[in-house]
Amino acid sequence: MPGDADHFDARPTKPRVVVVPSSQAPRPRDEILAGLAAPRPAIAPKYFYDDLGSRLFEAITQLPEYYLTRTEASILSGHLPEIVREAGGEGATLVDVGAGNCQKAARLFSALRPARYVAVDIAVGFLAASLECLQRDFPDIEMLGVGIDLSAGLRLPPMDERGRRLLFYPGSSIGNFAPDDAIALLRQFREAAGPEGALLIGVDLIKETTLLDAAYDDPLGVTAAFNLNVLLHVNRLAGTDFDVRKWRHAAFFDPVSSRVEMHLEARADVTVGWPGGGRRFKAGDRIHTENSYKYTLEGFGAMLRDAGFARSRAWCDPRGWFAVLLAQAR
Ligand code: AVI
Repeated sequence: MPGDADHFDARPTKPRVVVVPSSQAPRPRDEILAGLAAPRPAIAPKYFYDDLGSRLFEAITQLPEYYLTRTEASILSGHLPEIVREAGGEGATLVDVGAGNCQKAARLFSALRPARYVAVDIAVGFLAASLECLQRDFPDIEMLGVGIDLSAGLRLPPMDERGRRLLFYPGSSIGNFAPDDAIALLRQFREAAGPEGALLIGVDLIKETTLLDAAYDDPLGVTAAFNLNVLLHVNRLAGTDFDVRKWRHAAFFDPVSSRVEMHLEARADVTVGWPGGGRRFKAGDRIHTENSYKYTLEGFGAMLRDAGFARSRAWCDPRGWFAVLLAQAR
């Protein structure tokens, strides 16, 4: 039937997903084993995000204790027309850094009406599946997926210009970088945004320790599962023989460094082996898996200025727990 053929032709194609290889990013196996052998053993938080880890993170965002995602969403939805106006209106290229399931950006689509959506994430398989679903809901927006290890820098593939650029970095993911690295990354965002562009970023603010501790150590144990799952991912990537049952989740806010730290703590003496080596851990020894820095509004504003942003505006929730900032490159 002609009608059916028309319908078939109009069906959106799968969004293109490209992987940007980085010459600066160390090979996962080398990076992981160096981290495990270090005097203060550590695993980089980017290794949380295999398929299961990405899903566990989605579950975290639904926890009553994890206020970040919900609070940010309420700020964005409460001020959307104003934010879009400040960001230069409709028709931009929206570059979503650390896109995950792409849902946060999708909530901006109706007001922002981007000409193009570029979703960037390290978990390429999860990103591709998320983009494919989104493209079905928004067939008129051109979509591109970019697989990138952000810890080695933001390098976008060459694209013809489509409106000015709005970089979107929600969820306080900037908090997972140490302040100096965060400023370096913000500088890269400014460069990627171009002179006419802007950055829309979510930042978690300093608050009562009990609230922060609960957000990263929930009674259901979802964050514990998210943290422990990194060991399964590392076993696959680096050939280690971690037994998840021998480790426990530990998370706490350190007011001196203004960060929530996550660790995996050995429940008893344990030896972890890998091809060509291994390490003995005593009961109570820890592997550092993540930092999540918390800022004051003034402190984060100063970081944006250090990164070269000309001016910024901030919106907060009524409790002052979270901030969304729009920073103009020029
Ligand atoms: C992705 N990132 C902003 C989360 C955070 O809050 O630092 C990761 C996370 N770790 C434990 N819970 C959530």
